[in-house]
Amino acid sequence: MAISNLLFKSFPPLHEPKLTIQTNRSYDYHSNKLSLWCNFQCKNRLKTDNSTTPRSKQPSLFKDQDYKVSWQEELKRAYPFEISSTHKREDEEYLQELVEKRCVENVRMLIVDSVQHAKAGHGGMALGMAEVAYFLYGNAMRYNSRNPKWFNRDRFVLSAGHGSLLQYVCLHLAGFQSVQIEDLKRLCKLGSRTPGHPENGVTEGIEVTTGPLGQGVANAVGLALAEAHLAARFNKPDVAIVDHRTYCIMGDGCSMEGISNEAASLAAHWKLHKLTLIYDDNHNTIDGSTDLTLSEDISARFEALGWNTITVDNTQGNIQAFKNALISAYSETKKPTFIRVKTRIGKLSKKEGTSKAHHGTFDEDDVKQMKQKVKWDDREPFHVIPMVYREMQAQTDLGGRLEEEWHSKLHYYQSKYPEEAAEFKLLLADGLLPGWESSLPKWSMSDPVDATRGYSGKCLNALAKVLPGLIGGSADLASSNQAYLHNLGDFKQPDSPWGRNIRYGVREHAMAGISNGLALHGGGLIPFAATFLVFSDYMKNSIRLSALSRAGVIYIMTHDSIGLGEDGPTHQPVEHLAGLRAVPHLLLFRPADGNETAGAYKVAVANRDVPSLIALSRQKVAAHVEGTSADAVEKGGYIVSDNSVELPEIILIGTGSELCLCEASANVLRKEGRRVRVVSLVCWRLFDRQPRDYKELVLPSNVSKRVSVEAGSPLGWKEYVGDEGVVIGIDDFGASGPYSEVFKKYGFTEENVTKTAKSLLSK
Ligand SMILES: Cc1ncc(C[n+]2csc(CCOP(=O)(O)OP(=O)(O)O)c2C)c(N)n1
Ligand SMILES: [Mg+2]
Repeated sequence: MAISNLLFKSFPPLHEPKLTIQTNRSYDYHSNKLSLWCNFQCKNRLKTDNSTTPRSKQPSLFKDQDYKVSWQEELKRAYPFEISSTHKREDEEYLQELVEKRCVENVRMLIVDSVQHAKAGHGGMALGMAEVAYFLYGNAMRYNSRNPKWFNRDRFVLSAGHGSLLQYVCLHLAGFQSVQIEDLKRLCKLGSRTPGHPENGVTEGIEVTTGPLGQGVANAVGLALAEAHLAARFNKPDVAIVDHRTYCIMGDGCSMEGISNEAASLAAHWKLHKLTLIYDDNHNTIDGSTDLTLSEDISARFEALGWNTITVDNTQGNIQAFKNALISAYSETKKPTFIRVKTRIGKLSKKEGTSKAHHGTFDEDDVKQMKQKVKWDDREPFHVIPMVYREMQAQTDLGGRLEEEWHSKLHYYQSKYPEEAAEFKLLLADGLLPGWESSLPKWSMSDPVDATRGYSGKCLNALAKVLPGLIGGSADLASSNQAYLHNLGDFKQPDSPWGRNIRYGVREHAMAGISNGLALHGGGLIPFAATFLVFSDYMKNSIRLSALSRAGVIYIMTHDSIGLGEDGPTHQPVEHLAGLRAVPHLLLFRPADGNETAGAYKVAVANRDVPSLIALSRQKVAAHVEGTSADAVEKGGYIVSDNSVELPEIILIGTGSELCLCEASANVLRKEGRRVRVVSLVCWRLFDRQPRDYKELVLPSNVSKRVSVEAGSPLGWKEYVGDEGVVIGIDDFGASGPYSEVFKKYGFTEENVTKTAKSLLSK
């Protein structure tokens, strides 16, 4: 079916996913690769299905005799006692255990060398969690370092982002081109591919940007949600094309942050059983032992939230317990899994087990002793035992084969389910069906008035019909925000995981963090997240991260000023527009009517690597203010009306619900013979980016009499009205009362705008 035929088609679930999940697992000691695989099974499985291919049935690397001998020599040097007898030297299972141990020591040495070289970085957590990260990259996770963006890869999030070095070392050993030894040497240096905290825009292999603690947990929930949703929409009883797991490492700090609890609560509620959260319980944060600040049982908390919880007492002596925990996670079919691993921060160092190990370099003596402890003392910094690369890259080879398998599945899928395949491919491209913009509604002056939140609801629903990736929800204000996709169901497991409305409950912060995960999953989802503008404060760090990590989330923020009326100052945003406009890259729109709202959506949807925030009114405004234009919104600012032949005497600049006050005032002034221009400054950032000539055309520098009208903080407006201009804004918290009275109290009336303009004109 041609893609164009999909236009205006609604996208109900393409099939009723009645799947049972079977988990198969085994541990192949010969290759020492965990053989784990989950596959979808259905009563009517077809013979063509190859989704059950085990994740590893790898030939043992020891079959290569030279390889084995090289390891035996290395192990003799490192553990002469353990490997003294011929019998032990030949026991491949035993050898493999020692190989793993040695690989982890190599990881630790690279961490120490990098911190020492950079004179910066966070070595503590990285040293403590070396076994876990090595095992995840070396055995458990499915990825292809030669194609880091392979769609069906497992996703990994380091919520404890300060431990970035641990991830960089693993990426390097696993063969990701983005992290070479030279990059490790440039840790935290300006312009390096190894910045202080992981950034998805900088280093391939990093899925999301983390650092503000707790955010990564919400991102991981978003990634797992994306997988569960897409799997339900596209997988068929005979073939699964969306089938990956999501792993996340968090620390004590993440566990303390509220966002992780909000997100964890949702993960359990949504039954995201392919999500595994690994808690680095090292009992320390920066200021000292967690005894200072923490007395709850974190595992019990996660259990109460509905997680499968497992405690691993000692990963450092024996990784087997961690492997068993992963096996338990894979066999869980309803709950996400929380694995608490007890580790020692700063393992090997004199500072081990104390908060002093959190960050910073080690003194020379400490480095010497660490190297002696692991028989590394005569090796050059940044040494990698060649066989360590081979061990790690066996996982990438496996990933490469899995990717090939996935492509053949996709091929089969395409031939059997062409319609769904077209939709899936569209999503993987970017989710934008050619001509999608034309679905946006248009309004005329005779259309009934509504709040801009109402126009927004209509835009959103029109877009949902042509954008298969549009998905999202509100933090318990769906009807108030008018952010609900009608007839497209609620995401719910197991009933309706294909549903495209997400019920976040009253969890704004997690909503935004989860939306970042949805946006960065790579599955073509276009997430929207809605609440009252005043609560953007609760989400602020996630919004900032949307911008930093290029997550094209659309924030729908209604009740955008004191114009919301009765709820009063606690609910009336004042400083929010100014604060959010200051977030780099974020596109903040404050549309004045239906058409500008449609224009804002057009830009927001088209820009998939930039977040947008659409501020919308609760109070009614005209459906079409004469002179506004959906298309002009992409310029950020434009002339709405002007009665002057050449230059106006005065310019009235408005946004959102106050644009009509400017228009009304302009009409009064024009009747009195004044030459007045009205400008809509619907998106400052886009206007600022216009060529100088265009800006000069809209706001000519020799028209110095200017009035801005916006029911928000005056901060920033001087740039547009100039020294002689007047800003009508609000520098207080607002007041409870009917909207028209509140507006009047603060001077947002046509009369006050006219009075202000006249006084300026008389100067
Ligand atoms: C939201 C947030 N607050 C504060 C910080 C600063 N910070 C970075 S690491 C850290 C301590 C975290 O402790 P933990 O997660 O236990 O990490 P560990 O010290 O064990 O490596 C703090 C407070 C931050 N990155 N994010
Ligand atoms: Mg800690």
